[in-house]
Amino acid sequence: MGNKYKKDFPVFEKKPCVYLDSAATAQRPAVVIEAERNFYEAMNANPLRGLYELSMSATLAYEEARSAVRDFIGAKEDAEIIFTRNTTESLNLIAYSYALNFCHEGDEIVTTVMEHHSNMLPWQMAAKRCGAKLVYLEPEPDGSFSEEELEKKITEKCRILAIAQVSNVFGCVHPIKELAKRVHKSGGIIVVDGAQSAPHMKVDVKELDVDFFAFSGHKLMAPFGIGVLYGKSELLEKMPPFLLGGEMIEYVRLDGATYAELPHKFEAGTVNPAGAHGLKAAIEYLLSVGFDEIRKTEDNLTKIIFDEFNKLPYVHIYGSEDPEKHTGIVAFTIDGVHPHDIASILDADKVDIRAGHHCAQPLMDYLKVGNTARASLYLYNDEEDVEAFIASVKKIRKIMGYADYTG
Ligand code: C6P
Repeated sequence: MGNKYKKDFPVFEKKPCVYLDSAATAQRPAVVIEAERNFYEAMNANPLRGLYELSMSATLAYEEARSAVRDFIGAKEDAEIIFTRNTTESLNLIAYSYALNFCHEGDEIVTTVMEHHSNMLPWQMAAKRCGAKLVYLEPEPDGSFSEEELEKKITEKCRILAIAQVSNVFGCVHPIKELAKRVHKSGGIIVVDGAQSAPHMKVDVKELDVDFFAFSGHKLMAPFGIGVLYGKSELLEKMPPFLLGGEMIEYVRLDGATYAELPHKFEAGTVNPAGAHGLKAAIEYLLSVGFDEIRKTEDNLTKIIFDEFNKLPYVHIYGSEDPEKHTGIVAFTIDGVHPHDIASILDADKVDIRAGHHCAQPLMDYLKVGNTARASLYLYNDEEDVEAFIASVKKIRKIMGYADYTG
């Protein structure tokens, strides 16, 4: 059965492939490509500066995109939405601007061994520089954290809990609302890496009561180079700027400067209005499909993969045994075959997956695997895609010279 959204994505016509690497970056629908093109054709000027019509349309497009993001994640006001380049920059902004100024010796910064490097290295740096202790939560095999582990590691010393809502390896969803409650009780804050959640599930930052939430446009079908940092305004207000330069100032003298109000205090230099305009189009497209439909597609296809992989004794899936707890992400290994060989063999069949450490080396160490293969789904995938993927996986052991071929 085909997928009715696939035709919205020009890449599948121009470069036919089975694309199963959406956790790395999503494909873009024509409406997003058109929106970015339209920006350059009809609105292109440096925004927030010019007093002429073209610049004002660029400013308008940029600020309208901010409002669209505000609504998309349920923020209180536009001032709480900072445009960045990506999740990585958003998380670094918090580490440099919040942690280095509000964490001290005796405090603890808590994160997990399963974080993407982008949600680990900034905290390693911050802890080292401010003298706080870095504490790592260790997951159960399904990616969840036991009550005992949470109780032991999130104490009254915890100033920051930094955690992904969805793991880019296990695909498991962490209970962010409960974790926020837990950390707030002791006066800490929660920083949520939403890179893998915002494209796949409804996020309401007010409802979750998170202090910061970061995500990348490119994983939810927007152009590369546009990302988002949501922060509660009372926190953003008291933080110093992360980058200094043009357009983030109020007044500059030779001996110092005062800074612009939120959100511009955190958006130094020329911003990315074309990317923001494309992000707005991506959000509109995504919402026109709807999260229920996205989850249904991903869960159905993940189940097909699980059912088939469970019949192959040499294939091992990481994370929960329940396909509905994977957010469309299936990390796996095949006995005796390096994940890079898996990816290369699949590539010969035009099946695109990722293989490697997935920028989560400490998790690979924790699992005692150097690398894994990973298939990740999105709203444009269909049964034909997963059937081609499974057929290709079934050939691998034979190609690698093993006798126990069961395909
Ligand atoms: N993960 C993957 O294939 P950037 O690169 O800044 O847009 O996103 C970083 C990032 C942060 N957190 C999580 C949970 C992520 O999955 C990613 C990006 C991609 O898994 C590329 S390494």
